[in-house]
Amino acid sequence: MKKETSDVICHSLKICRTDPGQPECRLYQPKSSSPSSISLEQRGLNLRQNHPSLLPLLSSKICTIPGIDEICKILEHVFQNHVPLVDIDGDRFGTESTFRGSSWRGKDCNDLSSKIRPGARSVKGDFVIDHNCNGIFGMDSSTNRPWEDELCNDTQQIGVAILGDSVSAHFHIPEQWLDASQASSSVFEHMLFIIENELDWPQLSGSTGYLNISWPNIAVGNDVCNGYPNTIDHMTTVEEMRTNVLTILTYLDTILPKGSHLLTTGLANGSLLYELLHNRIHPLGRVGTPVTYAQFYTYLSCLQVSPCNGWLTTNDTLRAFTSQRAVDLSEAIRNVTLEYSPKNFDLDYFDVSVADVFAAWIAQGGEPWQLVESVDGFHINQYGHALISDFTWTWLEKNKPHWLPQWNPHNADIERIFKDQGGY
Ligand SMILES: [Ca+2]
Ligand SMILES: [Ca+2]
Repeated sequence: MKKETSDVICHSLKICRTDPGQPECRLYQPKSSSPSSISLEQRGLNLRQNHPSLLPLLSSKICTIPGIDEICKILEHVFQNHVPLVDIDGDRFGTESTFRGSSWRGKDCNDLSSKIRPGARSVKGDFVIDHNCNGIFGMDSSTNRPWEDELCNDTQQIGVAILGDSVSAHFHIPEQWLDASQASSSVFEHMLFIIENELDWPQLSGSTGYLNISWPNIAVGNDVCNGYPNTIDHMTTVEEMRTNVLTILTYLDTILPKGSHLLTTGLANGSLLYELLHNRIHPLGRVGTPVTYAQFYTYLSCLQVSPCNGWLTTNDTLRAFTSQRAVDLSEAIRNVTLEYSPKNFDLDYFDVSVADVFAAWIAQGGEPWQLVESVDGFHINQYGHALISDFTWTWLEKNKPHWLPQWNPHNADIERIFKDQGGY
């Protein structure tokens, strides 16, 4: 089996396939100048027949096994409805981090009572029980007042919710998983956690991140990005975007608490991705045969699984078209936002300029390509998220200071008495 290429092994495991009428997709070009006349599909079949030990790996219909099928249904519910897997009291908050748990939203401090959850109102100053899960409860015996009243009541409390895609959720695959020169048992130490979070890292994202971690270090929009060969036909049109944004704003006006603030933003511009990366070597090609990002993008497009055929392509005209559509759609979001008259919230539009983010990174001594996820060559990475967060916060401080809650002057006391709450 060692003599076989990764493409043949992928076909033998039925992970890769060549559909009738479709071209054969190869990540690694054959070494000999005259490629084998036998198709990858056939070579995969031969490998399966010669190595029966591969067969158990093919029993991917695990969800048809009685007992397992129930687990599959539960997971499907989690991923479709974006609710925590473990939520005994049904208040939409859980105690576990993954499976849409506290990595994605506040952490429940009592999963047996739906009256106790992040964002709940404190009850009588939480003098006995912590109802709002901020870690603060009990009485200050020196004043005979609840700690919640003393430490929190004179500051504004707010919650933050993000409606977004994999960019907002911070999609990331550690490159150490694919680069043999960096692989070790430690880089897989948190693999289960990472997969249970669907390869997203919202706990470290630019908009909702709250955590500092020391794990292995670990720009764009679905409206113009898809993996279809006729990608333009599947992009959102300006008219669709206008209608959808108006529908969402109208809906939010019915559910957001009065006094909320809403910031809309445009599509991140991915026009620079190809320019920055196409000649660089992808982690899959760092050991053995080199694979450039241009080859990797072409391979994903061939398989029809590219996250963005419009930008991750060698076709200059298509990239330019995609960029223009992104600009037009951002303009539509901006216009609808500024035309809308909300009842329950105040509203504005803000775009983080990718060019400004790159400029800030270069000023710190970085190279622009270092801000892009190395495995998918598409999403913004951890450094990028930190910069975007910085830009957004700076803009809010300058333009919307009344949106930001007052800094709690009691933070040091809270930490001394109730310890660090872990950022929840
Ligand atoms: Ca609860
Ligand atoms: Ca409390």
